Amino acid sequence: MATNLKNLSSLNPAEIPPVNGMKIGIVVSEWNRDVTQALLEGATKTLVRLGISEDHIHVHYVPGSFELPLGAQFIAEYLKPDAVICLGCVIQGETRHFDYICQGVTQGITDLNLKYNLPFIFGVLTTDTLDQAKDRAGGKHGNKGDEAAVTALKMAHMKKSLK
Ligand code: DLZ
Repeated sequence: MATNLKNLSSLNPAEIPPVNGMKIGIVVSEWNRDVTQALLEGATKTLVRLGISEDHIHVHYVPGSFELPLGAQFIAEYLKPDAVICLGCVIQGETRHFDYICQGVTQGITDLNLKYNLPFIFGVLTTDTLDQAKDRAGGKHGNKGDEAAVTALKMAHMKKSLK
């Protein structure tokens, strides 16, 4: 996670492998939209900074984090990207809904990675409070969207280099 111990937001572009021609899908949850928009901004800015052209970044929205795996699967099926970044924010409430959503989205994204042999990146904040989420979406602990973008490029490059 984006913490002050490991914060990829300040990563040096020289440390990123070549990204020529890569196409990246991004699926974004509309729930907690202020936070997920900040994650999206971080991810897209980082992708562009590291050499992905804007017309190779495909952004699509789903209603909530629970829908991220299916949205990501649609992108993988129909757009054939090199990686899909999943961005969401689940905040603990008074009920156990939090646990079920977190479990569903985590398992769903894990399954997609293995089913498609394609990087599906887990850019989902799971926090106790809105402030904790904001701290990790462009706040004092960096931006998890930046980290997700870097991870997508590293994994996409790994796949290309082994083929
Ligand atoms: C229903 C719900 C709740 C209570 N909380 C969140 C949340 O904190 N973050 C999030 O991304 N989505 C939440 N949702 C919506 C679910 O993800 C999902 O969209 C609905 O349960 C419909 O399947």
